[in-house]
Amino acid sequence: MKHYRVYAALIVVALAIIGAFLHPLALVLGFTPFDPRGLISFLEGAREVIADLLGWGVLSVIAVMLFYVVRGRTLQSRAKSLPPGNVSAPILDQIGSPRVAVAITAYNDAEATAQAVRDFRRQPGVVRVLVIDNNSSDKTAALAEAAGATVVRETRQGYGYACIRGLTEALQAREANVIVLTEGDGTFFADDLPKFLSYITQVDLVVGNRVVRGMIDNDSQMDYFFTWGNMAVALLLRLRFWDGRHLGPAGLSDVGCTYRAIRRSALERILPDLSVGSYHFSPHMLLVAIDRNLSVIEIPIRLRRRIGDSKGASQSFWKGFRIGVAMIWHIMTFSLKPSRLVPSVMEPTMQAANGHSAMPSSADAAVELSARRIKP
Ligand SMILES: Nc1nc2c(ncn2[C@@H]2O[C@H](COP(=O)(O)OP(=O)(O)O)[C@@H](O)[C@H]2O)c(=O)[nH]1
Ligand SMILES: [Mg+2]
Repeated sequence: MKHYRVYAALIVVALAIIGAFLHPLALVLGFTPFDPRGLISFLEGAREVIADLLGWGVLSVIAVMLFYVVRGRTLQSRAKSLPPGNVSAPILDQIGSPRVAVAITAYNDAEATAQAVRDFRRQPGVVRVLVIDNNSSDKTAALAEAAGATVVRETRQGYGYACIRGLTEALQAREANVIVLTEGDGTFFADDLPKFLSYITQVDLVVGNRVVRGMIDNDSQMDYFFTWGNMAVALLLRLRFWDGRHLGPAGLSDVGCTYRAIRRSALERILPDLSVGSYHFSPHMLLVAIDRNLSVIEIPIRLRRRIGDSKGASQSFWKGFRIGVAMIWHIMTFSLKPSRLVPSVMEPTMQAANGHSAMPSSADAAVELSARRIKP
């Protein structure tokens, strides 16, 4: 049932576009040689119905918003008469000082990947740098190894497969309590890492945001198409997981950013559910994380021009468009298979390997709760 908001939003957009085209269409029909009066009056009638629907829709949204504002204020003034309570911020297991394993996806990006390895190895807290070589035919693997990375070859071709392999391999670095995923294409800044780490002590997953004005180089891949596209798809994702007050549980405005940091305990929980091997892996991981009640935030990061040619969404307009449609379709149809949840939560070896305090985190509790809820 969670899907209905996404469908409703898409229907509203479709109606607005159709409605906007009806009037110019009627004007064009006026120039045709046959008598278009019947058709024109039908089109005008349809336009009026659509305009009425959208108008009443906007009024209804304003009425609902007013209701929530008034209700919130009323509850607040009632709460003031009670003794002060606890702040309801998420209680997470203590992470102490972050020890980071960085997983870098790489596909025929020899120089850029080697540079990324050197940059990340210099960052404080980084204990391991892995490069996931996705069948590169150039010197990606050799240069990455020479730069000090542990190179892993993922034979299943695809950005998502490379990401999943990177996350899986990074978990093998037992000393790491934070896993960072990024690309070896020269777009991201290794020295943005401390920003991620300052938040990972407070939340489960920190995702980079590449649509913040002033942070993104003009010649980066985030042109108008990708900026608007990411913001629009992020809005759908927020509608999918609506919480009213914050327009979705995570204030997301970018869905395609690979650069992200996740706590070991959180990754262990969601890894068995990550299944998308192609380019819509980024929103897929967000969907899984939010569905599993992980706390997710987005932070502004910098982005610069890519080194070498894009092999992904930025390769061409149509490739970007196709990936965008795949992301929207995935957000509309996503539902987590409950069967995958139980092993990921109950797996004793993973729990033992976790290395955290015996105190369960709020996310642990939430997952255990939902595990109980869906118990077969
Ligand atoms: N295109 C593509 N990228 C892959 C693949 N496997 C791993 N990658 C990596 O995934 C990341 C995204 O690709 P990229 O060319 O940067 O796409 P862009 O960010 O849209 O320009 C890069 O780090 C690639 O090296 C694959 O099969 N295809
Ligand atoms: Mg890239």
